[in-house]
Amino acid sequence: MLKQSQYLIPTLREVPSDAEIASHKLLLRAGLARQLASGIYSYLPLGLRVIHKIQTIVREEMNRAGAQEVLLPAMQPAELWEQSGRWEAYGPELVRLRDRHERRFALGPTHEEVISSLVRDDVNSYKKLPLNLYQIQTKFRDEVRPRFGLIRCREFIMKDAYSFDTSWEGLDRSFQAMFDAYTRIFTRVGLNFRAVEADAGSIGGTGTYEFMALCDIGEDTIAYSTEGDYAANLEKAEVVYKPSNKPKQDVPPMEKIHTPGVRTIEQLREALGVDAAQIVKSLIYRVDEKLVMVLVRGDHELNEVKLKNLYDAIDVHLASEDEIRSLTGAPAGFVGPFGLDTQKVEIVADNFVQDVTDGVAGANEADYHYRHVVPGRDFTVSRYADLRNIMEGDDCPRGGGKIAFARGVEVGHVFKLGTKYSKPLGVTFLDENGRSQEMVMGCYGIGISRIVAAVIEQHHDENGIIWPVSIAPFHVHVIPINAKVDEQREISEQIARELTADGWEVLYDDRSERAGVKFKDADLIGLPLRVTVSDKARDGVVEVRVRRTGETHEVEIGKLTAFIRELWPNLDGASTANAQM
Ligand code: 9G3
Repeated sequence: MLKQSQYLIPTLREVPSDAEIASHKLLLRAGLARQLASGIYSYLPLGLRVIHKIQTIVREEMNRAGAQEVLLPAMQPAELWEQSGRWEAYGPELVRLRDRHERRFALGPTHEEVISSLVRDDVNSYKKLPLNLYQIQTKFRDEVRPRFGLIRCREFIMKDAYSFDTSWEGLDRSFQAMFDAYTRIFTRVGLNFRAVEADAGSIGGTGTYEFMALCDIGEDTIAYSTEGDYAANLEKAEVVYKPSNKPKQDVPPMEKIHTPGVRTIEQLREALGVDAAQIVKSLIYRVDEKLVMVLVRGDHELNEVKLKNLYDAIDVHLASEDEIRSLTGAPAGFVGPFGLDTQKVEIVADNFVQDVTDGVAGANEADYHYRHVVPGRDFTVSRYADLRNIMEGDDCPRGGGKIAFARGVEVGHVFKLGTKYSKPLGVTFLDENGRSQEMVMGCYGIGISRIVAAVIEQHHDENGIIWPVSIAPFHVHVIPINAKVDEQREISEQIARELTADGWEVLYDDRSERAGVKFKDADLIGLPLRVTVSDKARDGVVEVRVRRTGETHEVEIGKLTAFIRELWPNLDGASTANAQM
């Protein structure tokens, strides 16, 4: 049992104002961690006990899935990143340094290159595959805006695993094993989570899933079906398009109108008395080197990831004012798909633009728009595609139900890499016919330190943290009301020793603080159970209190251990079950 008077748990009544969200405030107030610099944290004893318990669960499930633990360096030679072509691809987020010989290194934000070079040099027969190697290690990513405590740091603990197979079918099996292990891990740590389809991003490949812990402060939006089990992050969610069966009304010829200073959708609606759905928004983008005009309906949002994937591009960003003016002769807000040189710009449109009737669009002249615009009659596009963000109320792309939104924090990410790294880094094996083949890879990440924050977000009340029993820093808080009363102190120590002997992890609050202070700290630290020793101990009775529900029980001291064993299995309550969103 640990005596709180000797244990470093610097609880706080108040926190720095930059701690905006509950989990950030509680992380600091409960004495779990301290910020050293922006996005860089020290884990104090209580916080580290939680980290260790999460790591133990992750190790158990990774080992059960047949993965082998390694530990890779944080310092990575630049040459490896040049071979994979990523040294230039990343900007200031990649922490770069020079060693004493002026050789260039990166502090590892991830380890595809490192693990690939390790396997390349030491594995070359199909007999050694499949292979899954993982590590739990500090990652470095120089985020432009670290925030929300452990949710977005510049130095954080990640479990990253990499699978190597002889074929795509093999990868599918490795991927499924990891997917199932992740489901068990996030369930065991007490998170309410969903696996959502995600965009493969720059890392490429298909079949990418993010494991999202549901919480309102989450930066990611999840689109899920109110009926089926479809869930995708906003970047990825496909929008199903069915041509509208509305009869084409006959529309008068397109007419240019003077719209001085009217540039936003809102202003256009006011000025022309049209619905946003009648407006054709024309956005001009640089897609790698190309200029592209993208058309979306006024009541929809362009999804830049879908645009990037349409062109399989590396970089996509809005064109500058100058580029817009030189291409169309007009400033942004007055541009449209009319009379443009299709050698200079390609015009693409979201599927729903083809339903616009009696539309409004920029006239490529300052302070002028066209009305009575009809797609196909008054302008043509090189192609229609799914380019908009899905919206709440849209039909679910996979069968029944409507789409609803939830917010989440990404705590896991699983990718099918294929040969994205094995090709440039030459990670090959000799197959049964002695032919050299590239290994087929997958990679799998879990944000260990981020889980701590996500769990606190999902499990707290106004008095403090409510730890799931599986990762609570201790199990039972033993608190004498008045440490000055010998009898209360002796009975508390006896109970602490007995519970410890019975296998519980006990935090004994032996401080000579007032009872109120000790109870406030106990609620803040949030251990699942609290045993209070008062003058009732004289009659052989102590109070057991369940942190999650607040329920209290008067228990005979002789029956305490048995009582706690009885209570234990359902201390987590329903809240950690994977409740419907
Ligand atoms: C970088 C920097 C930041 C990065 C990356 C590279 C994210 C980068 C994606 C991954 C993919 C998977 C293995 C574990 C699971 C995630 N941010 N990613 O590659 F240089 Cl500065 O990390 N890696």
